Amino acid sequence: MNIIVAGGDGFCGWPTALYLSKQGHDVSILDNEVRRKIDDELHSNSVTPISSLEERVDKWKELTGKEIRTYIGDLNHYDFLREVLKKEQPDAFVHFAEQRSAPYSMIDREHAVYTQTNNVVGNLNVLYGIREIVPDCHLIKLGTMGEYGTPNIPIEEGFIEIEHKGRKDVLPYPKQPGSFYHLSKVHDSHNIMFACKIWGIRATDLNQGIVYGLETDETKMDPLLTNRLDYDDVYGTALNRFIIQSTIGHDLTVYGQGGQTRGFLNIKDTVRCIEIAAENPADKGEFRVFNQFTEEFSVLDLAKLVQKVAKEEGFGTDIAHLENPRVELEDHFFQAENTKLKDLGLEPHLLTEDVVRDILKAVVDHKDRVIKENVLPQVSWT
Ligand code: NAD
Ligand code: USQ
Repeated sequence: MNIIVAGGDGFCGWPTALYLSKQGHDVSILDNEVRRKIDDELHSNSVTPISSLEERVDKWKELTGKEIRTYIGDLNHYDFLREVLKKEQPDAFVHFAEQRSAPYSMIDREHAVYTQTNNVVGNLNVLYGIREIVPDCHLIKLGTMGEYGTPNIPIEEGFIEIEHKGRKDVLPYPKQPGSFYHLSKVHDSHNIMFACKIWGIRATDLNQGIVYGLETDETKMDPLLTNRLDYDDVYGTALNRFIIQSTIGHDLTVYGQGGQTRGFLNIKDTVRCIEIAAENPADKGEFRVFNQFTEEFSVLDLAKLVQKVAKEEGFGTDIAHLENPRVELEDHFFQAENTKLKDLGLEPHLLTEDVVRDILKAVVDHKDRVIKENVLPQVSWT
């Protein structure tokens, strides 16, 4: 298949582009490299040193003989997007290319507006581009489990059957997102569902949980292929952040009680989920939702797991309960369905102590790159 990976220079997109290329797909990357510029804005960095996109794809070609074409540009520039779609005529468009940090979206008005404009308008352009240039192309869109929030009932995969005043219907599952970023994903989902209905577009919305890890078999092939790994308070996510904190002797930064429970998955499963979605496309006009995570953990349980493994590796670390900078429940019910991807063949890489140990060993050589001022939370929701 011809597959465009938009956001293919990012944490999830880069290993996905390599994996799809290795599987024999004809892959191109579209990215405006804004994530690298945001590192400069935040005076931050990836804990792993990352090479330029050009160096990355050149090395991949040298090692495998496979070409990944690159298009540097912004989804918000519709003329650019049209040209890429015309040239590539993709069978699938994998859309990772959004501003994905909840804290970044909560910094101030400008960052909230940027996040929602970048994400919602970019996605709308993708929908129009598919309609205009490649109406049969399958949109594989990264959504987030956080679209659902933490309701006091089990979370279904996109839709729920409701009986009301003696009548029944299957309706979109209620959304209660917890940041302007997570809200942008809800707006995207609505726009995609509507476009599928009116134009007959085929789309899969992947409500992904929090991704941990950094390496896949492909990114490990050469240091120039190394994936980025965020640890700062704005882009670093739970688990990856805790592991990196443990290597520099920092207390593990649990916000509040740490009862916040979320869906998680290994980056190795992210790349496989995209392959599964691509190889089993949605029907014409179908808006499909898969919950893309493999296990549920509370933040405190993850901190305890990291503390144990880190201690065994010679890194003693404490767990701190910091005042929570976010507005969210710290003690709540959480139980979400995740059967659809498994039914299509996903075999999860589950989180074990050895998996934590492997991630720790992969980052420990780079721990001197951590900018310590960027570890504690600085963005408040209120
Ligand atoms: P990332 O920030 O590392 O990568 C996103 C990439 O998209 C970057 O390379 C950036 O330069 C590019 N980009 C952003 N806006 C663009 C635009 N307008 N035009 C072109 N390129 C643009 O993020 P990630 O962690 O790889 O996440 C990828 C996607 O997966 C996001 O949509 C995110 O919401 C979703 N997701 C991520 C996680 C996670 O834990 N990382 C979990 C659930 C969902
Ligand atoms: N948390 C801590 N300590 C930390 C960091 C986070 O206790 O040092 C807590 C947060 O308060 C929150 C939970 O851990 O309750 C998750 O926070 P996170 O920063 O790991 O993840 P989140 O902000 O939800 O966002 C990340 C990605 C986003 C993706 C989302 C999936 O950045 O792109 O959409 O995970 S989900 O959470 O399922 O919506």
